[in-house]
Amino acid sequence: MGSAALRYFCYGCLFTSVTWTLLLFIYFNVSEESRTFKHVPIKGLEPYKPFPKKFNPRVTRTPFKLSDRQKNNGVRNQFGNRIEDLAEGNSELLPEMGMIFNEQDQEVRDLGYQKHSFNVLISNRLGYHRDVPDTRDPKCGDKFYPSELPSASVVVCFYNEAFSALLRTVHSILDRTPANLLHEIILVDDSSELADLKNELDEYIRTNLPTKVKMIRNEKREGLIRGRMIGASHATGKVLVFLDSHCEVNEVWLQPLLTPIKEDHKTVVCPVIDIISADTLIYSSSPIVRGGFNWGLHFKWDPVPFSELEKSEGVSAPFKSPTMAGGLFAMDREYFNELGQYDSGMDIWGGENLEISFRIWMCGGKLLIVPCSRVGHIFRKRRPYGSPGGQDTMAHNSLRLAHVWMDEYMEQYFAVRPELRTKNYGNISERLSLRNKLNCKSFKWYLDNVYPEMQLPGPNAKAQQPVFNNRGHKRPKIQQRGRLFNLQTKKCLSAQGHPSQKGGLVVVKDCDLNDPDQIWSYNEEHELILSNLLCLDMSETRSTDPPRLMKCHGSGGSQQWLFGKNNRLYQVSVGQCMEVTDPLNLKGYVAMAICDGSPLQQWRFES
Ligand SMILES: *[C@@H]1O[C@H](CO)[C@@H](O)[C@H](O)[C@H]1NC(C)=O
Ligand SMILES: [Mn+2]
Repeated sequence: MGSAALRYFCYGCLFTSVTWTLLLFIYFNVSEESRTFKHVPIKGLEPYKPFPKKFNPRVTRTPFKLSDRQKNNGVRNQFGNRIEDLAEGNSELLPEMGMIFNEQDQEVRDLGYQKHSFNVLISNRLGYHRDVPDTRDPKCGDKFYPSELPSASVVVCFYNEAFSALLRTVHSILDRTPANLLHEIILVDDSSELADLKNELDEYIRTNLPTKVKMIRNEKREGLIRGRMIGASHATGKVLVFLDSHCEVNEVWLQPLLTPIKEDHKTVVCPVIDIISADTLIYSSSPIVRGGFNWGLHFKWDPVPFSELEKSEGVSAPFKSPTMAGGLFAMDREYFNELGQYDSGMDIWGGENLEISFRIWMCGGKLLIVPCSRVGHIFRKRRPYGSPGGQDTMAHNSLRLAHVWMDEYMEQYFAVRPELRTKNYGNISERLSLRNKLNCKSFKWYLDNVYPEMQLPGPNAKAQQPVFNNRGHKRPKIQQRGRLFNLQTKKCLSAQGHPSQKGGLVVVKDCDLNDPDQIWSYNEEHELILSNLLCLDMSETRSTDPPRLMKCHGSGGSQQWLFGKNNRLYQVSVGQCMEVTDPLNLKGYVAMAICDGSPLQQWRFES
């Protein structure tokens, strides 16, 4: 009797574990599958978030050179202590700029990540001027722009921005914009708390910048939306250009934006937002995509339908975009006012980009992306600040825009966010009368004519149009293959367990020439791959964790390794060097540490 019960109990356990195994197997296979991109819009990317993984460009491979001006301008050199050292020879890759040589470097990096969510150590060492790779299509170089173009007021709102990133934004504009087209740069300090953004910044502007750079200080925190309206109200140029405070504009960026506005003042234009890595500050080209959204009212990037691309000019001609990402765009100043600026009832951040996009299209304007205009933007992994009261401003703002602009399609939003159906969204009567006054079309018109790709849930979903697919996803070339030999211990870096074990540690072991599990490949993306299986990876958040073997993700950062001077093996996103922790310990543990050049930190790649 008892043994029968036990047997059934065991069958039960067996059944459960088999079911779970099956479920997990299916789950992992399906989630892997769903990453392959097949003519289906990419899900859920909010504005300011990096591109979908499949669009993630490879890092530009041209070595970054520091010009003389940059060397002299390695400003705030209390931190950039080794900049000359690094610039020597002019051939080293930019990521070495992140190497941590002492406690002070470590602090600048760690505090910088906390406050700004990007590598401030590298940002400071870069200084305020640098060359960026020209990422435009070669056809853009052949274009001629009218010599008579409207002048621009560039509005840059900032809140607790890193000093060096803000000034690189300003200097890149001054360095790469024809003076006659740049009417002014208006900086709007949204009541920042960081001390260096006050007197020190005023002093810098007074002594180093032309008078066309103006500073406006908000008494209290207004947020990005009202901040931009305040900046615009002080502007006197013909065209408003809004930029984030951590951007770098590229060559000939402004002329291609101003030209379509000159032709038709109801045209609103966005540059292509190139990617500045938050970990390395490497500037790289981003793919040609356009703005969309989902029914949760989150912005997303979509592939461009072939029908939108000009046949003769391909990807160098402006094309229509249903929405904008929000941070970077240009618009006739009078048209901005005519069209009702922004909804001043919206708070801090979120939703305003969709609101202005809908308004532009529905009220007689158009929104274009201009591929010949490129502006780099630091894509942070998270927003380093919240709203003052900690409210969900995105939901509040989206609710307002849904009630004003979306007509019966508001139901689609509530289907995704049922809890918001009864939530208070303030007084929208002014925005409703604006919609009335401007004689705007319906949201259905917008969907039918501007964003027919938008899917309504249900059986009548439309078929997708063919799309322009411009991702060049190649396997990175292997540059070197061999063993990783530690000079002090004379041992080789290997997996602690089996090299196929994800999350496994690496340790130094006695070198064995015949052991294929000690063979590393080093490729052009600076990945270190053990026996063709997994990548050497470093946690980006906890640099005290030892390096591990992880699935290769191909987007740099935590899996980028460089061989520096004095046989250093340097990890790019952590900024530290790999060392054997205790040469006498037989376990052979390794860890990341401040780069002090000791023999325990010296590695040789032996082919
Ligand atoms: C909403 O605002 C308008 C004008 O901005 C005002 O006339 C109206 O009374 C307000 N409604 C409520 C309910 O407060
Ligand atoms: Mn931004």
